Parts: sequence; C-alpha cells; structure tokens
Amino acid sequence: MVNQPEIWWKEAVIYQIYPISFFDSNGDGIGDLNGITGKLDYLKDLGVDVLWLSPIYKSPLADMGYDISDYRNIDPRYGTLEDWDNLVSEIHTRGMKLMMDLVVNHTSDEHEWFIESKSSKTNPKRDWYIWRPPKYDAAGNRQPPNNWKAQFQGSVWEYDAGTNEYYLHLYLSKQPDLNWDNPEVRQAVWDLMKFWIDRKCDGFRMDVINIISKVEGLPDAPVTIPEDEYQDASPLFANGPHVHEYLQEMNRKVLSQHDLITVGETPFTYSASELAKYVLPKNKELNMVFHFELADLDTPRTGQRCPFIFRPWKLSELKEIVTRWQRFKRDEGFWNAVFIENHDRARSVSRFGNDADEWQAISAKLLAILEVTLSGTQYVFQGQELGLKNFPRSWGIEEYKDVASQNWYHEVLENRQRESGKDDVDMSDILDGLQKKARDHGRVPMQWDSTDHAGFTTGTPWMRVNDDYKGWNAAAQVGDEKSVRAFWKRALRLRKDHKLLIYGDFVDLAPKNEEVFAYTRSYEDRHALVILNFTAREVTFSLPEEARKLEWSKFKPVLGNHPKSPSDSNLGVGRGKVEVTLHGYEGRVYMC
Ligand code: TEU
Ligand code: CA
Repeated sequence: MVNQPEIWWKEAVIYQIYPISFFDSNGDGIGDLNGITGKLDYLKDLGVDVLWLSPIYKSPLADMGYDISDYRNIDPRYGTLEDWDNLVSEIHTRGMKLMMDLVVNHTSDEHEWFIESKSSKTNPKRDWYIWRPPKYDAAGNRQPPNNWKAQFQGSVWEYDAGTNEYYLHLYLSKQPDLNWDNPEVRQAVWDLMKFWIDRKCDGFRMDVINIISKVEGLPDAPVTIPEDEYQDASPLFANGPHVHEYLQEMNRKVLSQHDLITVGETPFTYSASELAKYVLPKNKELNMVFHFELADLDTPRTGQRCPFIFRPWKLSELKEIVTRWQRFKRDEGFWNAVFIENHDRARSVSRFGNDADEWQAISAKLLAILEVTLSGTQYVFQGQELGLKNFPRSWGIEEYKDVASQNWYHEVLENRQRESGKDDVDMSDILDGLQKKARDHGRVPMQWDSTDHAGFTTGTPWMRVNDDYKGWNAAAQVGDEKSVRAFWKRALRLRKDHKLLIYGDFVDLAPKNEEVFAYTRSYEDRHALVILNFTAREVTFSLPEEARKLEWSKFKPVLGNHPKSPSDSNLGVGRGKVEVTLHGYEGRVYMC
C-alpha cells in the first residue's frame, strides 16, 4: 500500500561533500569552500540536486569538524562567511540546494559556551553541559560518576580539577555533550539554525540527533564485557526520555516555518519502530533518518562490537535488512534515506562489491543499481560516483588520520604489550580490519585527474592520496561512456524519469538466495524488475512461481552494467519459466 505524497526532497539526489578532501583552491593542501564552488558544474552534470557539506564551522578539528568552536563562523582553513554566501548563491543559480551539518549533541571544548561553563560552578552556563561530582571507591580513590564507555575509547567522563567535577562526553573529551534539558541550550540551537536559514541554507543533516536526551540519573550501564573497564551505555543515551519532545519543539519553532530538507543521523538503534518515531509525518519531527543496520552489516554483533573489525556477511542478511526498511510503515508515510557510503565508512565497492581490478567497475555499478532502484531519498558520497575503493593494506598506521582509527589501534597495542610484557606485538589483524573498514578510506583526497596529488591540490595534501589515482579519476571518467561515473549519471536520470523507482512498493522475490538479489517495484500500473548478481560467477536465476503473475513478456530492459546489457538481455520467458543468466556482478533493470 502506497501512502507517499510526492515531495521534492523525496525525489532529490543528495551529494555529500567532505570539504577538507574535496578540492583545494589555494594550494595549502586543505579543501575549501571556493574549491567546492569551482566544482559545481561537475556535480550539476552528474544529476545532483542537493549538496550536504560535512562541517565547515570553526573547529580545532579534533574530530574533523564534528567538534565546533563557533557555530556562526567558517573555519579560516575552509574560507570565510563571504565565501559561503558566494557558494550558496552559485548553488542556487544552478537550481541546486545546500544542506548544512548540524552538530549539536556536543560542541568543542574550545567553544566559548564550554569555556564559560568550565570556569566555575556558579557560571550561568555551568548547566549548559553535563557536570557531576566524582564518586569515591572503598579505598577513597576518585572515580568517574558512572561506568559509561566513550565512542572513541575510555570513559565518557573527563575530570576538571578547577571545579572538582567531571563533564560528560559521549565522544572525545574535546567534544563535551550539551545539556538539552536546559531550555536555554535548546533556544541557542534554534537561534543558530535560524542564523543559517536566514543566510539561505536549505536544510540540515543532524549529527547523532537521537542521543541528545540521556536517561534520568545517569545510572551505570550493565556489564556486558567484564574484562573492560567501561561499558556500552547506548541503551541509556540513545532515544532517551525527552528526545521526541525536543525534536517536536525544534519542528514547531524552526523547521515548520520553512521548506527545508532534514535528515537525522541515528546510530545505536536497529529497531525500525523506534526510529519511525522520528520520521512518521504525524509526529512532526524529521523528514528521514540514517539508520545504521546496513552500515553495520559487516560489524560483529556480539562481544567486542568495534566497527573496525570485519564480520563476513551473507547476502540473505543484506536482503532482509533492505527489504524490511523498504516495506516498513509505508502506509503511515515512513520515508527512507538510501545510502551505503559516507565519511564514517570505508568504500562500498570494497565492502559490498569486489574491488579486485577485474571487478571494481562492474561491481561499483551493481551497487549503483541497488541504490537507485530503492525507495527513499538518494545519497551519494564524494568519489562513490567514480567507484573509488579503499586504500591498500601496505599503508601503515601513520597514514590513518582519523582519531577513531588511531585510538582503537593504540588501545589494542597497549593491551597486547601489557599482557605479553613485550613491545613488539603482532598487530596485523587490527591493520587488516582497518584496511577493510576504517573511516579514513572515505576521507582521502578526491581524485580529480591524473596529475600530481590527483589534481586535488597544488600543495601538499593534508592526507595521502590513494595510489590508484592515475587510472581512477574524474577527468578520465567524465568523457568515457563506459565509466562508473557515466553509469551513475544514467542511473540517476532513469530514477528521475520513473517515479516508480522513487515511490513504488518493494517485493523481494527470493529472500533465501545467497547469490542473487531480485526484487520488483510497483507504482500505479507500472512495474520494475531488478536482478543483481552479487557473486563473481555466472549465475542463472529463475523467477519463483509466485512472481509469475506479472506479464513478464512485456518487460523491457532499461539499465544494465554488463558491456553486453541491456540491448541483448531480454528476459528469457518461455514454457512457463522466466529465467535470466547473469555474468559475474551483473545487474539488470527491466520495466513495463
Ligand atoms: O557519527 C556517529 C557515530 O556514531 C559514529 O561514531 C559511527 O558510529 C562511527 O563513525 C562508525 O565507525 C557522527 C559523525 O558522522 C562522525 O563523523 C562523528 O565522529 C560523530 O558523530 C561525533 O560527532
Ligand atoms: Ca585550501
């Protein structure tokens, strides 16, 4: 049952830019706003409607800008407010829109709010953050107020000797959490949102928006990993007691006054019904959320659930996740955000496709077919349109710039050194995991052409450029009809031309098949059939009995990633059977 009013932000293609690595306009090795302005025609040509910029506000960059020290200014490394005004005006001239990253669960410890808050217990901003007195153990030693583990290792509590209290930080100690229970904090957030809306920003991606309300009393988390000092507390801070009340207030006071696009990032929660509360139109909160089920498909589900450990996955698991979210509460207007890459993830072709030379391009196109044929707003991350893969295993730990990678590696290293009493311990398994899954892989400089530093900068890039840029770059792909980028452009066009792909109902035709993902989409009297071979082998797929009620002989091929498709790839309909033989990583779309 379809109950999906057609709205522009549902049909939009959103391109995520990681500004520091997009394009450097002045040779200092750091991507900047003017660099983005210089590449708008490239993005328009691809079929992009909305740009989402990862944070470009003033920041010490302890977590690459997700630690903001001034919400109303641009970090000088990225440019100025005038550069931003110019960027937004050039975006609007081209009929595109701009979304900003709203990071308001926490600020930087260098934000003036926090500096004031820390200055004394009686400062008017003391209560803008979450301060607690120490606990003392039996021996009289000072201890943090509870046992919660921070996201990037260690305790969530940082001691401040000046006032003899701890402050809460769910991420780094340089990212203190704001106290959303204080109405002044909420008002300050509404005000800074209005600041950017007045400057003509068209929407917000809201960082970890489901953790702004923590459980009353901040009790200890249950001990799930006894050998660890600190424990996973996500059930106590994700989707907390007041989160919906606060987002409804945000909607009333800010969002509902404008025609904006909003997407909330909602980690730590796999339950669709829990996340639906943020999205269902009747609740008046956000347009959609980024759920983490697919993004965490290859992460261990028990024990040490570190995102940098690789867990082999089965196609049936991927299909079950996709299908459940595609079908979830459509009758009540639930709307999906479709993404498989962002700045927190390794490259999709290296995780869900096959990045061996022979298969990289074709499996990147297979994943493009998967995305464009799912219902939901489309997100493409910079470089994904080129089919870029992870950097190689030969790179040492020093090439990983992300604090999450560094802290994870060093925590394990120190544990192993302590346990073995030796300095020289084997870390190859940890490096294997990072090569497969680190956030760094999406953060290397964009590969524009085959000149030095991939054309990203004339200076020294802030992070090493992937070794493969001479063969894999935008310039080489733009003029090549067979390239991954040309394929993405066609695929995004196809989606725009057929609302069926945006709004249609979804049926998985063979949930248990571990080789092929085959599904239909149906909208009004139109139908699409999508068949994707997730293996490197040739596979013959027969449509199951139940699927035979559609008139398959009328279906025409509209998109395929194999050099021979779609022209000679009609469906093999005959003698009561519908059969297709697919090459390795071949994907096809038919419509009638
Ligand atoms: O990410 C939320 C988040 O939980 C990530 O830590 C994610 O679990 C992890 O990257 C998986 O490897 C957001 C931002 O997208 C991220 O870049 C920030 O580091 C984080 O919030 C803190 O602001
Ligand atoms: Ca620069």
